[in-house]
Amino acid sequence: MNKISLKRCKSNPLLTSEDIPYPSNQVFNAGVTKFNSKYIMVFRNDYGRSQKDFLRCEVAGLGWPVTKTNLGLAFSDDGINWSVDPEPCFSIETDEIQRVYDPRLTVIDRRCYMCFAVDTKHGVRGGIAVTDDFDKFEILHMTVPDNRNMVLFPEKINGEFIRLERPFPVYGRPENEAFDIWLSSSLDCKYWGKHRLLLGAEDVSFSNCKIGPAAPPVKTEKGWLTTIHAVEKVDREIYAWHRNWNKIYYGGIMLLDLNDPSKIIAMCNEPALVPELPYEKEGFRGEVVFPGGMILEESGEMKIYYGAADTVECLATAHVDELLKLCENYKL
Ligand code: BMA
Repeated sequence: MNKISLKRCKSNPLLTSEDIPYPSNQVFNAGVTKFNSKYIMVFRNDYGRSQKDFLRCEVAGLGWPVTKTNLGLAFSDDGINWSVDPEPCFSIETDEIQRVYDPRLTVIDRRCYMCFAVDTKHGVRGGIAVTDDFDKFEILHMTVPDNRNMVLFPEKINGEFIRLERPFPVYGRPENEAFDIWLSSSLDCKYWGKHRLLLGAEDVSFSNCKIGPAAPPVKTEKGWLTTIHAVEKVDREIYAWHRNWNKIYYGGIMLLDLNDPSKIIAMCNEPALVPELPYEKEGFRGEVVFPGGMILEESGEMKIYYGAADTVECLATAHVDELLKLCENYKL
């Protein structure tokens, strides 16, 4: 495969567990946006088990060590140097809900919406909350299981909120976890409908497994530039803190119609982001890159924030025109 690579930020990783002033083992899969002229990051913070705990449990023949997750908050003036708030900003733990993770941020009409995944005793659900200050969050919606990787478009289209999502139909499409990307609409962000298939896993040439949304879409002159994550299962064991890890996660890009985002205009048929650096290849799960936030600067620079190896948070950049050209090379 002729792999295209985005330019990695020299300060990578931008955020690691060492930067976190409360218990932390892995900091990754963050949502990032610009809000009230600051860069804001809400990151996934996994804690309560280190690489040593995995080894200890494996040697003792125990199962996986218990993981806990909360969402942390960080601010930045330049998108590169981050200050982390002293306390996590969001978590839900009840008898039913085990944890909230993989936040995605989208500013719509000057309010910040956060999509997230929720592990519950009865399956994985997608949640949407809204906040004005990252202190108080109002939960607007929770899907039925199993669904996750939801992202919102940054403006209403024809009067409707639009989201991308990735249900996992384990009976309907069990073959190698062939899970697809769907699109839904809502008038109030609480009640969702008009569910449509956007992209089937079989249509992504660099995936032989599941795909899903990644960072929320960004508006460009040519269409909505949209990242996806795409998984390739391989016949070798990949470096990880646990056994039997054999999935490579790539970042892909596609372009959706501005007025009707259920139409794919073009898609790059090679991954735009491929795990290749040590911090992307080694960690809790090696060879995982997972974009979660994308910011288009006035200069035309696109900042793509991504979790690497499920362990640290990183940044890669490209000019928006290069990304559009990559898409246009492969019109559907
Ligand atoms: C998915 C999610 C992501 C994670 C990825 C790779 O199923 O759990 O949060 O980054 O696996 O481990």
